[in-house]
Amino acid sequence: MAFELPPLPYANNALEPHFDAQTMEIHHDRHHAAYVTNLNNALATTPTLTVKSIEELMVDVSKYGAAVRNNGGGHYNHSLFWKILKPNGGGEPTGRLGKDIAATFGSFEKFKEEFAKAAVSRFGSGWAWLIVTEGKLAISSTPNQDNPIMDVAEVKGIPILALDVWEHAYYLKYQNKRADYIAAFWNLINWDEANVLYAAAN
Ligand code: MN3
Repeated sequence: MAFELPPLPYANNALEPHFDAQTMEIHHDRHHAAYVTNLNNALATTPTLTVKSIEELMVDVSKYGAAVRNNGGGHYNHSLFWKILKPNGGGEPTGRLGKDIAATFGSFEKFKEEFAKAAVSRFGSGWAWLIVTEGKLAISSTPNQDNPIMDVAEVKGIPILALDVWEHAYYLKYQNKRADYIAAFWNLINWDEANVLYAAAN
C-alpha cells in the first residue's frame, strides 16, 4: 500500500497571524509531501515489508532502515501536528485534559513553561511533545523526525500535543527566534482534538 499526504484541515492562511500562509504551504505541500513520497519509495524497495498503518511501522521502526525512520516519522509527526492546530484555537485547556494538566504540572502556566523549555532547548531539529506515559502526562522531546511511539524513543508514550521545532516550521516568519514561534503555538491549539487523543490514550 502507499501512504498519502492528508490535506490540511484548514486553509494555508487560516492560522495567520501566528503561523503564516507561506510557511504553512511550504511546510505541508513540500516538506510533508516529501516525507510521504520518500517513505513510499523506501517501502517499495523493501517488498517483504507489509504494512497496515503508519503506527505499526513506528512501533518497531528499529527493524527498518533510516529512510523509514526519518520519512515515516516525518509523515506521522506532521499528520498529528496539523490535527492539533486550528484557527482561533488556544486558550485554556478544556475537559479532563485541562484538569489533569493542572494537577500534573501545578497549573497551565507551569505546563506552558516546561513545554516551552523542552521545545527551545532541543538542539538542532526535532519535536516537543505532551505524552501519556505509564498512565501519566509528561513532557518530552525527540531529535529529527523521531517520535514517542517509536521503539527507539528515549521516553516512550502516546502523543497528545506535538510541536515541530525544525527551522522550516518557523524561519520565514520568526527567523532565529524559536521562542516567539513557541509562544505563537499557544494561540492555535485545538484542545478538543487533544482531549480526543487523551481519551484514547488513557
Ligand atoms: Mn516540519
